[in-house]
Amino acid sequence: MARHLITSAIPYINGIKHLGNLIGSQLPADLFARYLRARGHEVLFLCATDEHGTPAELAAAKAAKPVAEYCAEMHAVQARIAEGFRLSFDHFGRSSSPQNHALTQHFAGRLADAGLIGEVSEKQVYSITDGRFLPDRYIEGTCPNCGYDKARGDQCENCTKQLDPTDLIDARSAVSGSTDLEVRETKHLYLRQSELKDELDAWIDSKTEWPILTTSIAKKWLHDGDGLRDRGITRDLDWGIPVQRGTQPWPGMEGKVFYVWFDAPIEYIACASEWAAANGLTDAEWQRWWRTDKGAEDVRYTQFMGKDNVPFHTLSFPATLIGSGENWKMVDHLKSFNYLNYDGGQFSTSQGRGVFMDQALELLPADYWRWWLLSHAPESSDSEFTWEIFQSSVNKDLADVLGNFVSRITKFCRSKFGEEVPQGGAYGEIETNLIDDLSERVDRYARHMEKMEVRKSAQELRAIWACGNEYLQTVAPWTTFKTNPERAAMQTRLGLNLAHLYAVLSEPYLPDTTDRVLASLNVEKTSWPEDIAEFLQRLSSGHSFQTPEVLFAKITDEQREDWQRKFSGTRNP
Ligand code: B3M
Ligand code: ZN
Repeated sequence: MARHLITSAIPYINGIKHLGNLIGSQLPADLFARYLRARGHEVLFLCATDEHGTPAELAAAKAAKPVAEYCAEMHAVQARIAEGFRLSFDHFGRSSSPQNHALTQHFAGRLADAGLIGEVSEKQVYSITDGRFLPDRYIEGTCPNCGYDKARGDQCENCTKQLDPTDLIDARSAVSGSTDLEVRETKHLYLRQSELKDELDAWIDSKTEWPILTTSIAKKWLHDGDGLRDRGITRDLDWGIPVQRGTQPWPGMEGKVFYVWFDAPIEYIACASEWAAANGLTDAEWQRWWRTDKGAEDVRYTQFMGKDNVPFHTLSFPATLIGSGENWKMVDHLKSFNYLNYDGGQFSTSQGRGVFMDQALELLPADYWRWWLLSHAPESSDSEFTWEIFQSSVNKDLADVLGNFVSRITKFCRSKFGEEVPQGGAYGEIETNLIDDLSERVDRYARHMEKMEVRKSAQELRAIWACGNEYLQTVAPWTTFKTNPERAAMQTRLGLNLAHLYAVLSEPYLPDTTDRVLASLNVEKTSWPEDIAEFLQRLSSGHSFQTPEVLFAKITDEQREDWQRKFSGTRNP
């Protein structure tokens, strides 16, 4: 048994996430966490909301709420939706927590002590009316390229041209609309990550198991991108973690906060500390997950994220950890995802395009979504959600294969033997062959899971379910019953045991369905089936059960058309 630390990229606080965000990190991380727990490993699975930076300030302003209040509310909303999807975080933290404040300031202090922080003077737009510096996206004006009058200081949304705030015609503050702007000097802290280039290079080289996608992105940024350019880690904003050198003030940095991408990954660590605090545990308890000098040397740490987050996790955050000179646990395996597209375009939070997590749960139970998203995870390339594909895979895989099998076998048993497992004779040759086949398949399923091959393991699981239907089709207990009830009883007993096996194996994908099937079969949650032949003897003669209600209702054409219409436009956030 090993100890597994698992983190999912932490979602921004500025609104409810869409299904593309969900499959890009949180859901596959949950699959992996559930699988490892089922195998008896000790798991700490952490996620949090990413609460700082301009997007949080803008969203709060739009909601006409103080930003702290907005973040607290949105955290509660996201936590409730995560529960709805059965994301089994051990803790769902907040990057604005006191723990993250202290740790972020701690890291900055250590980096400064190591000579890895420099001060740089920059010119930035200052709004006299607002009494503050304006980040690029807080400045609006007319695009010099296309004439669009709501272009932002970093980019024109209309023609996508990258801009500098000074390019804008008639520039104004997005906060107040004021045009009383000037360019002023401001001082910022820079992380000298270029000094750590060789160490980072060697560290990345040691990660021989990383997928090529991850390593190549990291190496590209390290060598020919500007990813390892020294990076500003402070901002002139109100909302964020105040710049301090450890617990000491930082002369010249008064009123400034750390940059959101500096403190967000540190929340992975702070979240463990929040978890300990929330559960009445000591500091030693969370440090044994994060400090290699305090028990974490045998921890295996896996991170999940979308591909756009890879550079921050392979370079900037490791630079923070290495640069501190302390013994922090570094990531072992990094699983990254491509994008899920929506019906011929992109999911978009800002445009409200696609299906959002809260809406999805209003349409169907979590397991429908979990299954579809995971079995179509954008692993080797981008993948696409369409209502047709969704309807057809849910109906085929869940209703026709798994649901139908459980329903057929329990109903047949009830009609011929009552709601009790019948005995019959010993399993025969067909059954032994099936057991051999299943043993190989379950091994393969487990191997895919260990390697976080999300789609391949879903395919194998589906094939395992399908074996049950094929078996019933082949041996046809309803026919056997007429001439040999004893034999039909044996076949039925095996079928009921298969339903039990499927419930246990499916848990990482379909946790609610597992609970329902286990409850119908009157069995407690059991450990992973190591020996399939033995496992398929567990429900023995006389064991009572209740025939479950329909596990998965089919999605009708009317429903599909209705949803298609409903989600064809954009949502007003
Ligand atoms: N919040 C971006 C995202 O949700 C960012 C991830 C932070 S991970 C430390 O994709
Ligand atoms: Zn433009």
